[in-house]
Amino acid sequence: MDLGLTYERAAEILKKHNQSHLLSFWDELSAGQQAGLLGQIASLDFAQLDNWVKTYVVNAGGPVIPANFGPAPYYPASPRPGQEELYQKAREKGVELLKAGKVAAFVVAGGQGTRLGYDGPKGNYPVSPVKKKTLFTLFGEQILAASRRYGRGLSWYVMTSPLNHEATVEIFEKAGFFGLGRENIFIFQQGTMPNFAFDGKILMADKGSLALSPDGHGGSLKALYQSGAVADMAVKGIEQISYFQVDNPLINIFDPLFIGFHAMDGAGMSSKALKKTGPLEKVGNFCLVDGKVNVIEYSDLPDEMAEKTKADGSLVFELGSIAIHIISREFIESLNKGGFALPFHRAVKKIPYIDWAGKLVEPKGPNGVKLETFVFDALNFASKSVILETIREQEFGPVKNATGVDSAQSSRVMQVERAAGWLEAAGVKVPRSGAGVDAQIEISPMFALDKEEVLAKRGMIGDISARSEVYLG
Ligand code: UD2
Repeated sequence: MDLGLTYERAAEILKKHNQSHLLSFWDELSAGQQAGLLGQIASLDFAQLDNWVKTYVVNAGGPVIPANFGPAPYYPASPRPGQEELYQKAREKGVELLKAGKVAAFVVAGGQGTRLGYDGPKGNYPVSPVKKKTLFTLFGEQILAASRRYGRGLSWYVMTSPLNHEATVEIFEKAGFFGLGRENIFIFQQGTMPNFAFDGKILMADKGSLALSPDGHGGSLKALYQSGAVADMAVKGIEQISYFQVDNPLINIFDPLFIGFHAMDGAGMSSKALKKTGPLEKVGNFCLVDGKVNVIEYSDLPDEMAEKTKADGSLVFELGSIAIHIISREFIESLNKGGFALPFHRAVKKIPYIDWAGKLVEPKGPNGVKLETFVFDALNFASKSVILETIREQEFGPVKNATGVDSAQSSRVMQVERAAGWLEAAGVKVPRSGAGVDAQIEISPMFALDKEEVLAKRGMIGDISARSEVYLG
């Protein structure tokens, strides 16, 4: 809170920026509420505010798709003939960095999770098929198992938002920081942006506070720096950050191959990609614009381009972004020192607010604008950027919706399928019926991080009978 901002000064600044209404209920507020409101006003970026209103709120500005672009080059999931040695080298480089403690995990968990309809931090949602472990528990176990594998306490950075920060900290405390050691966990909050009415006025959530929402996952690149997380990494000798979203229990947090390619190519920010299920799948598209990797959101890529095919029938824009990145600490430092700003994306939403009479309004239709930045827009600032293809069944089974596609149910099926595949590769017979695996199988990251580890522990695995529940922990 800026203790220097007085009512008079705030009134003066707000008048200049056409936001005087924010003080309409001043006289009705307690001293504490008044201080809170002044603090929120002080945290607004008045140097940018009028420009944001003009560009993104009153007008529907935002990132425009470039005039010329093509598909981005990538490393396929398995080496092409002749690339075996290169892949081997990359893997070794990744292992070397992990053993040296130079890689940290970073989950973005500041989102609202509205689609899931779960009241609480999404990371606390139970997702595993047998033990019903939460997303945070699965990530924690994976980081602990990797710490043991590489002989170092690997660090975990967690980004929350004002919507869920306290609840998230409480979950980590109750879980004993998942056995990782308090010193290896760094939880910090992302920034917020005010919500606007279509005329550019900032909406108020109640008489003493503005309607604010998290500034998007792109805000993580600023928050990592401003929270001191990047400085903490520098002290710990961490050079690379493995970025992932809170909703994906299949994430392979420390993939030596991915880390190795990124580091060997001296990239600032790299990405994993999937072959899309179809031209219009709702994921960003990897493109090359003026020699730079960019992601163009599915909603911005014209259908006729999305549907374009190559001679062999495959899609020209075949690679989808699944929000898995390796980001160099140095890249984040240089972005922040250069006063960087990512473009805003404008979302028209239903935003509850109080009207001129101080009455709470729950709008029936969209009544305002929220502004967010997207992390993948930073790719454009990286002088080098690597894309590595990954396999959906191995690494992408997000929990986004209450039912149907990308739901807890579909993710559980994928978790069981992946576990079954790892077991079968080790020669274990898995019961299957027409509908898929005919058992509930869960392999804890503490038992095995990959199929090679399952094979190494083959002797510890018994038979799996149909319709049974099997937990390897
Ligand atoms: C994102 C990508 C999409 C694809 C997909 C893969 C965008 C616009 N689209 O879609 O291309 O890669 O993920 O799963 O990104 N978050 C924050 N703070 C915020 C907003 C979000 O931490 O202010 C976190 C959130 O907690 C979650 C992640 O970012 O972990 C993704 O957010 P989302 O659910 O809004 O992204 P989605 O599914 O629309």
